[in-house]
Amino acid sequence: DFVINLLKHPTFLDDTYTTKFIDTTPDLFVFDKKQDRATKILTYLADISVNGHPETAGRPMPPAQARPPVPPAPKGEPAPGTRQLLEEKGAQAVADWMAAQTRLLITDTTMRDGHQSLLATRMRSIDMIRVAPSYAANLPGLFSVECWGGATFDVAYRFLQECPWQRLRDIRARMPNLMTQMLLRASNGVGYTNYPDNVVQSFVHQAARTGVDVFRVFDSLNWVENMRVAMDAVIETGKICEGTVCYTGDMLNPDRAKYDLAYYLRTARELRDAGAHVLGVKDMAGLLKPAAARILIRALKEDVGLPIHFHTHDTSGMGGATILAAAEAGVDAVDCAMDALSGNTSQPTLGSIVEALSGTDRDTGLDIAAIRSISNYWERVRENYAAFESGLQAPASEVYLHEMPGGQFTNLKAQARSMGLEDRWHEVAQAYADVNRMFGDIVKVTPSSKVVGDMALMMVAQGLTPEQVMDPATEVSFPDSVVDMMKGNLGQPPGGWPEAIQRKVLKGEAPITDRPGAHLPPVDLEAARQKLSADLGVAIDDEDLNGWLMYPKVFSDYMARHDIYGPVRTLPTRNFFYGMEPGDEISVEIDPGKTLEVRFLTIGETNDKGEVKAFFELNGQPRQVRVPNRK
Ligand code: BTN
Ligand code: 3PY
Ligand code: ZN
Repeated sequence: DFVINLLKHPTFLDDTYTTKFIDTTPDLFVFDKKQDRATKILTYLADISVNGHPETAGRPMPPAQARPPVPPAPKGEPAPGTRQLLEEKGAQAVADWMAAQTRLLITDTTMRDGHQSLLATRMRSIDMIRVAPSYAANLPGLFSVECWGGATFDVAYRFLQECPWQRLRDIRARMPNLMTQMLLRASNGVGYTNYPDNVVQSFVHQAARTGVDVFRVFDSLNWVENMRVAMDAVIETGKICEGTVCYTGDMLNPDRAKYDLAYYLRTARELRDAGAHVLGVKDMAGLLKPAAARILIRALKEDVGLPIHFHTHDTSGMGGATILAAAEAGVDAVDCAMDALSGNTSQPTLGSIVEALSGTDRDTGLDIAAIRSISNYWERVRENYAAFESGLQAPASEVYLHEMPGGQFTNLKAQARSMGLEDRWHEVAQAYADVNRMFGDIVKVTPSSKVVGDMALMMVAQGLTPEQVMDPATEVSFPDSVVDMMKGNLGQPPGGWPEAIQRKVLKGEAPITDRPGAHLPPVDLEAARQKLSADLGVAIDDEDLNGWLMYPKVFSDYMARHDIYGPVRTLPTRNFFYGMEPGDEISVEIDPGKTLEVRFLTIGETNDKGEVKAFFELNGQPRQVRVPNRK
């Protein structure tokens, strides 16, 4: 803030700046809130053009011939879709309709799990919002569009410098006939830890108000007891509660009997009894094999009586086969990603599933030409995220060994790289499997998957074997996340935690065995709002408050950067990550109907304070901003 203020001061602009000037000019230290948004945007563009974006440094660049993505033209007015059914008849009517009709219903996950699993969650709102009208007009028969929750919430604030709530509001407005869908980690909200009950409730109510129609609620240990607060809150909003069981292990393998058919039937009945409108089956790692899917889906359909929505990942290359098997067994809805963002750790390929079922009794009824043209848009979008590609070249059966969720795989690989362990990746995969066994064979999905990953990386980095970790005589310093989980703070796995490892991790401290939320006092929401508002010096609305409750520091840091850089969410993705080249011209719509025409002219010399001037034309008028040269 200081530098920005300094740069704007008339004395500084005159180049008569001295050190004494700082001492005698206290107003420098009060950030000028009136600095206009255009100047903030130019400051950001100048900074990135001079210094590069920290997240893309040293990473692959978009191809030189990359062209701006152009969304396909919407064909006419959007036909009524699932959203109208929900609005007019309610959540139960949607569930009844799902079960009664014969098409295989499809959820498009491109805007959430697709990029979470392929591009480290880095897709920006503008790339989603621009194509939303094409979805509404050209694919009105989709069941839903998953576009919110999971890791997208904190990544938006943390790395993309944009507000996740605004993303949801904007998508919702442009897709009035399609249901939006989010992934909610039950008591862990969209975070990595258990929140107080009233924080979870407040978050769900806000998400429903801002625009979520379908809530997929899961627990990272499949502990239904710890899902009720979130499920009850969803049901209260009138939106759809998809109570979800996570699939792990290998259902037909007698050596993994802990997660057998009876286990899934038991858990699904608990979810039904807890009020789920729809049963979600979440195969986050892509472990459900076609033969098991046939048995599992048929049994769940007969036994539980809820419509079933199946989610998988294509990490093994077998995801499409599993979806077809599930379709044969009567699954009601499945998740796919648009072709250009499908396959590998993402969802199976939407267009190919539609083609495979066309002319069968599960024909999806979706327009394959519309799918192709939307996928062509995503293909162009993806080029701009080259820096976040994982480099994964092929499907791999190794997923049946490590069982990492698709959304974690690329993340953990990046973490391993940053620790200098990338060329020991297959050891990390083995350690991940070993840790799972030591922890008693658990469901691995955010946040439990992160705990297993932390432990696996630690073992590989320190050269620890499972025998050493288990040996009471060997001193092991466990990651904080492991200690927290063994204390019971993420809840209880089926059968509880294995005693020996739990005792060693906790060093005699007693764990809890009831709901973690039962130990957390409610947060005084209005007091929190007032304190935050006073700290930041701005009004805090309900969306901001709920963002802060999930991620206090991430949210506050976002707000501080917003003060400096302004609405950078409105920049084209290419320029957000790479700035501009002299001669480039872009249009930036900072408000509906208010567009900045920005032309980048040149960069000046760096002065003796290490700062450079960047010269622009803004709506035809010359403008310059000065930014630190950190190169
Ligand atoms: C982050 O990665 O910390 C959030 C993105 C915004 C950071 C801006 S980009 C321009 C300037 N240079 C930096 O190194 N950080 C800020
Ligand atoms: C998330 O919680 O972000 C997930 O994608 C879990 O699969
Ligand atoms: Zn997933």
